[in-house]
Amino acid sequence: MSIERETLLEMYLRMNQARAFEEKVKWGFARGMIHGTTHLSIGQEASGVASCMALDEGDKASLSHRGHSAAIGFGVDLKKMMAELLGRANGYCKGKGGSMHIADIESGNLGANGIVGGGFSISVGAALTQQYQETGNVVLCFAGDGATNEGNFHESLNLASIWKLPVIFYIENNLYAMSNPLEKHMNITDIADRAASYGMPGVICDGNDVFDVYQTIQEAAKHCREGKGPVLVESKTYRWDGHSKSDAQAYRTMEERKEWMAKDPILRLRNHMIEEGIKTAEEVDAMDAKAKQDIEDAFEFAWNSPEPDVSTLTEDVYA
Ligand SMILES: Cc1ncc(C[n+]2csc(CCOP(=O)(O)OP(=O)(O)O)c2C)c(N)n1
Repeated sequence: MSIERETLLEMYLRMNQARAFEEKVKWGFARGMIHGTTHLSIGQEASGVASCMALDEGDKASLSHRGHSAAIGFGVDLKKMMAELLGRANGYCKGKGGSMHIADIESGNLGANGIVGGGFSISVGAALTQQYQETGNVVLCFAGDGATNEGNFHESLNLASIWKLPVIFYIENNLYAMSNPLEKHMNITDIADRAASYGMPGVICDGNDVFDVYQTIQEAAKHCREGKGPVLVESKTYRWDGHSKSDAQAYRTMEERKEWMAKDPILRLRNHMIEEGIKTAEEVDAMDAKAKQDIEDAFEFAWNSPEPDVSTLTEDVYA
């Protein structure tokens, strides 16, 4: 599989922006500049960025609680996203949602979601709209391995399958649901096997390899666009950090973490670009520096942005 040069370069930039974004978020949390909680996807950048970049104009995506890389892959405005995390009025949800509510319906970003598995039924509804309106667009539905044990997962796959809806159920299997390793919460190794129960294709991709992720999603989208119904894609990947910002990670070993860090998706793409002569090492360094600067600019913009006015406290929120 080859990816068009410009797309590949943009992908590399966005993966670096995603990494720098989350490093900055960690930094901001440690200093009490960011409140609430956050779930970092450091190590999962290829899975989030390349999958979204494989979509076409007009396609939709619903993101999970660990959605920063996917949002950046989908092409969010970095400043508005950082402003949302810092609780500022010019953030995506006017500063009232934070990390788990980066949504921009007009662009097709149906939103990150703090409800584990909540995106399944939202995606099925959005896919039904695409089918009914004959838009030719597909919906990419992000969720984690743990989320596939929820009733909503099974009902959504069943309905999407019998109605042949254009939805890709994209499961980022990072081996853990909070502190719970996969082998303790399901008796199968491959989540893709679950697709058979609903009569849809179940495909596995290497979530740390942009080429495999990109190709798998493009093929799944083609299947959907041909009216053949949904596809379940399992992306095998790993998060380097804890589940959320407070996690001692007593449930896994340093060896395991190191093993996965050696499969760094950004480093893999960097090495590929240099080996293939797409860019020189110096040029790639300059791209890395640009990504970091983009995030510094986003943070500065957010930090200097106003907080929502107290009079708007009950606007745009539901209870
Ligand atoms: C309905 C619901 N149940 C429980 C939680 C608490 N919770 C937040 S993240 C999480 C684990 C999710 O694991 P997984 O789906 O594998 O995604 P990952 O965090 O590994 O990306 C849980 C149980 C929640 N937010 N929503």
